[in-house]
Amino acid sequence: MTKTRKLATLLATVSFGALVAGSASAESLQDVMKRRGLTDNDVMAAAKTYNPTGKLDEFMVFSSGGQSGQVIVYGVPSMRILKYIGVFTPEPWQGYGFDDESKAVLKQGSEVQGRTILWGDTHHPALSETNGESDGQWLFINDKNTPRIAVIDLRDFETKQIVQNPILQSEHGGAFVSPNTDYIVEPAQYAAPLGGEFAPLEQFNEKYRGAVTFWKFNREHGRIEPENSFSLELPPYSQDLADFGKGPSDGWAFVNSFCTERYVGGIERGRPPFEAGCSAKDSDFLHVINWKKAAELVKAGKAKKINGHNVLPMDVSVAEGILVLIPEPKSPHGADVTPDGKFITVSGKLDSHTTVYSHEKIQAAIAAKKFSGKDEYGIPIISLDDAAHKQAALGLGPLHTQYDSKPCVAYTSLYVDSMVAKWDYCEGKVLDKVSVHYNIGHLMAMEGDTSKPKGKYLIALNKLAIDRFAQVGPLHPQNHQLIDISGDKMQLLYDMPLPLGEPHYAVSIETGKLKTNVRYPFGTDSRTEKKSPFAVRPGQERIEKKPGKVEVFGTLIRSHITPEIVEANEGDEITFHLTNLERAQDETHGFAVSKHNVNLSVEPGKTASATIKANKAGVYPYYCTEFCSALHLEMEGYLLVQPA
Ligand code: CUK
Ligand code: CUA
Repeated sequence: MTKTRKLATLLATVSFGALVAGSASAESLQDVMKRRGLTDNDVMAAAKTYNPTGKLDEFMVFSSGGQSGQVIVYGVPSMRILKYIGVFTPEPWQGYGFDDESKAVLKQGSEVQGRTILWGDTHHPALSETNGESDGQWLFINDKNTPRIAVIDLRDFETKQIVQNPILQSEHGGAFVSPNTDYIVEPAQYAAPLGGEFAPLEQFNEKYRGAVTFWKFNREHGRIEPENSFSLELPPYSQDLADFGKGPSDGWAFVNSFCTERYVGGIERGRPPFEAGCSAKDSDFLHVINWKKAAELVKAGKAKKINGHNVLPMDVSVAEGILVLIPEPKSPHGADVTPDGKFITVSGKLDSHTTVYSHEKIQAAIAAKKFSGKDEYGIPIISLDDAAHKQAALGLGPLHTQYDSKPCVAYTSLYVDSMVAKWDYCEGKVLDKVSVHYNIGHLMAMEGDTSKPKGKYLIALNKLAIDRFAQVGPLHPQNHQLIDISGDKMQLLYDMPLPLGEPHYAVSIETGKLKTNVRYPFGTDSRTEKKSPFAVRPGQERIEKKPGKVEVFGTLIRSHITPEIVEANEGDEITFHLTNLERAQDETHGFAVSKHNVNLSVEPGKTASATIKANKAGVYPYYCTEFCSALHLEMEGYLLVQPA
């Protein structure tokens, strides 16, 4: 035992003795540091992240929940998890997928070709913006596996709408929003015939297609309007991440792609000669799209309909000059527009160079029709030289880029190196690097994808945790690492395990921008945000019976469920409509019926419904599932189902 450790052990024993004796701990900060083996740097990191009770976080993060199909919400700098939001997957605590109102939302997305899909592969959340700045009103998130976009209202953090993509079989690079959130982008991933028809692989070049969908968002109603949305047909490359231009590049969108070799099942469908594989060529293509003009062309009737959805054919896009390609580093991943909208940063997983494209140069080439050629689908190509501002060697496996509040400062994740590079994208030079643990995918700076990044903190979203946390079996949590970026040198502050799925990307916002409700107006159906037709005031509770049907109009308030007895006959369908009459903050009541698949979360003011089939005679207690008062356990009643 070293001298220090002996001392620490002695000190720990002494203070434990003091605690047992009933006095306050006599340990000094130095003592605790010694006992826990903490350095000055560690204590500084702790002081920068620790929130004493009652202190709130400066930023809120919305992270993809990966395969859980949910969203994870946490605070920065404390990294405390605040909420899971059920999106593509039922989430019983919130009653999501268990009450009739949320079942209707989930059903919009889960009923697919007669199958019920109860999970999602969420990748990219996006916060709504006004003039390129996060406004804290809505959150959008995509599902890569079953192409869908969900709309979450940030007044109550509930999922309100899910739209299924009518033409794609697979997607990845959404959701990202235009600077005023009039459109949400969703690019395809793996090429397939648009609209879901079958075509053999021999017809890959002719029938298989990529695409990018622009979903029209109605800000007034807070809903996507599928009928006013449209897509551009694209070549059968694997489209990947996208971003909207802003400022000078507003009106344009940038979508990268990989596997332009069109390698499928051992055969390249592109023009030979290639070596085998998706990375045989030295470059893939950045798609540059004039989406504002595309929207006008759709209005002018230039789109064709696939499954009732507007699709601009490639020949129209080419003829109208709204689609060009630019070579980009091999196997690219992130496409990230700078806060001033002048540049687009693209990194390739298999190229150590990160390329900074100049919007001005791209526009000059388009205006002068200065093209180096066309791809096999007739789309004009601008040479890299005519489009690139800088190329920078940042390290191995560069993926995604985020921006600082300081001009020209960017952060790029280095997957292979397990590092973050801080660099100057105006000059193309590295400023600092920090190791992360391990294999970072996305990274996220505070509002770092908007036109007004806030700096201060960066989060590394690491794919592997390996030895960072106590072992919980072969499936490890992922590791979100908080990094202080306020100084010249980055400082690693905190490791947070994320145990719900693979959180590919996250977005953040100043907490003060959120305008959340503490209660609903009396009798609100939270999913439609309208007054529920089933809401009742105290004293008006009733049970309505029709043949085969029992409808309960009830209320919840400490410490009663009214009515306390519901009688039905075997075979009846029973619907409970329950309104929480509480006005107090945080007085949520739950509602569960024994041996039935029901759990409601009824927050103050909300009306929620549960429909069950009384298929077996018996006595079924129902009760509140939130410990709401000293008489919580007494908040119960009986469903009596008489034999038929
Ligand atoms: S992500 Cu979806 S594969 Cu780099 Cu945007 Cu993880
Ligand atoms: Cu209401 Cu427990």
